Amino acid sequence: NQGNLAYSVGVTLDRFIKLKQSDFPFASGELSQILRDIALASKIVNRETNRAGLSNIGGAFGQTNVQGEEQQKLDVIANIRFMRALSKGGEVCAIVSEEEDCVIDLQNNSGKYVVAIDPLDGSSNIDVNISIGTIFSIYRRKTPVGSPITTEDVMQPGNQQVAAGYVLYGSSTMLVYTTGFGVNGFTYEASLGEFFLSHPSIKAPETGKIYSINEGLELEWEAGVKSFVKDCKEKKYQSRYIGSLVADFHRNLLKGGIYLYPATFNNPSGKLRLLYEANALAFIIEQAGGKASDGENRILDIQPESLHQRTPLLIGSKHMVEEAEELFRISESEI
Ligand code: P6P
Repeated sequence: NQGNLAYSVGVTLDRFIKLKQSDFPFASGELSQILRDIALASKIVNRETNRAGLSNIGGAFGQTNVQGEEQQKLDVIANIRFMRALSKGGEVCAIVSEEEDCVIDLQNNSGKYVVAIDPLDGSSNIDVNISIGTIFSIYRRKTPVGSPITTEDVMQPGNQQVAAGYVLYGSSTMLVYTTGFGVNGFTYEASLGEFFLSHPSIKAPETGKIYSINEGLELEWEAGVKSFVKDCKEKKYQSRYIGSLVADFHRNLLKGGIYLYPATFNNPSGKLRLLYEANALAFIIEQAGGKASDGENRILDIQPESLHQRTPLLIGSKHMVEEAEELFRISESEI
């Protein structure tokens, strides 16, 4: 089938997008254009990330973002690059970015799509050369093209995504995305400036032996989390926590495992953001046969109330997420 053909001839991302465009008779190339725009920006961010140490653009930029976190120069550069690429591509009318306090209205009266993006997640890892990532979601706008952007356009539940993906700037740079027809991974060949299909039809193992959680917060965990992590230790699972969401997610997607960033007493809604972190990864993991919840509810069904709202996140192999949810339920019932 097309997947095998693509794999056998070392197909580029561009060629794959064209091959798969028939999945979207109604999108007539607009969605493909957005994916190309994102891939282009990621190539530029990849180059700048790789040079960060050399051209001394690492380290703080002296400003803070809406999260109150010190903004790394690469954060700012990545945000500018993705905004510029999406704006020039002409298909997007509004952007929600981790780096922007409010919605960016591109004043594009023909743009049918909205993008939610974390341009460079895990940026505190840049200075110590740990993998970082870009996370993005693509929605169709709800209100008529050309009319003013409304919250109805930008605060859509994750189940409305038409595409989602991430770029992992790691030992190699990969782009992994879904348009609702499975998950495919592309590895960047910098000497050619191309992404090549390297992981066709990614499937998340139904279970695994890896759990990812920041154990430093153990004293703040609720009983259900404590009980699940204790269960993992009794089963001699491996603890793997990089502290960079995209890197932890990607390893668990390929090898099987679960990533948890639960609610804690200090952060009752967890730390991760719904619109531009959890939703995209939830779409991908479900397309790969896995699961994503806030411990109780399916991430993709959560109706956003604010742009930067946080959500607890359990994501990864289906059976592991279900085990965790079950232990959360039992602990809840024992209170
Ligand atoms: P903690 C990075 O800041 C991030 O948003 C994710 O990439 C990462 O998984 C998480 O926060 C790490 O948070 O509290 O464990 O340092």
